[in-house]
Amino acid sequence: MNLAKVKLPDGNRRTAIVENDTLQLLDFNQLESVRTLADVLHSKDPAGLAKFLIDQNAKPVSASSVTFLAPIDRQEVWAAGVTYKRSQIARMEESKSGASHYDKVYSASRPELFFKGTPNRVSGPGEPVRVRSDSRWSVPEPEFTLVLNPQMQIVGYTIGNDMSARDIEGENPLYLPQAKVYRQCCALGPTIRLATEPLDKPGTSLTLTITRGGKQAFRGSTTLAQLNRELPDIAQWLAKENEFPTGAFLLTGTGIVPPDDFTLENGDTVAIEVTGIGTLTNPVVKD
Ligand code: DO4
Ligand code: MG
Repeated sequence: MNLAKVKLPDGNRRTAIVENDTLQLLDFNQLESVRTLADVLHSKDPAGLAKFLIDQNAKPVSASSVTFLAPIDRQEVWAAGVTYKRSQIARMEESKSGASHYDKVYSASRPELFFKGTPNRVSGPGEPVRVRSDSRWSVPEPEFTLVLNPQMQIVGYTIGNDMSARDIEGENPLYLPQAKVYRQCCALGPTIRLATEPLDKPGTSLTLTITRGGKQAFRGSTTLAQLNRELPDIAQWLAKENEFPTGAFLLTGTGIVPPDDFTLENGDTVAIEVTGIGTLTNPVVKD
């Protein structure tokens, strides 16, 4: 089952079950304890609760008539890095002084984990993602993203874009927070797929398409089978000695990196398609 937050043509914001191109709206007036999508996700049985909350007075709505919103409420957003060989190689090339750190973390038992943002820094589908004005070399990072409840159990999956300034990170790894965390540095959506069934890792593909002036400027693909770590293991490392009373999103690293001569430009469009979740599309802005 996939869940989403949407804005209806009349301006109302609702949570819905998404099935193919049809949405069934949920009615949160039925239970006092449920006010947000996160309340559903953090319940004992998100799929059962969502079915129970279907608004019997609302007709199914077509996906093309609504605006999908970022599926986040008050969760923190974190990210893992250097979890695919492609990212390890790209990082070692971009950082002359820091290359050995990326090499070591790729195979170390402790993963690289970093804070990516707060909900106000997250864009939903169709909203802009930003390239820093002080970056000459920036890329999108298409990442399979875990939705974690306050107990740090994986309750769902979505798509994340970990916008990254490669030149700032490459100059000195200590600049990582500036390369990664700024306004509109992350996009999430369009749906959350509940983690009710085992994941087919080779069958879960991620495809990044960057369009410039109506033409394809870059396209690359990978699958979850290329991820060098187990998803529950990454989540458990984040949970160690930490508390997430409002839950968390955890981006699990990029396996797709455009060639070194590619940088995003103002006006580009980034589309990330992931099997079973949908396509997260965002225009790029740079002041
Ligand atoms: O080490 C820096 C960040 C790595 C990252 O964001 C990734 O591999 O996706
Ligand atoms: Mg990343």
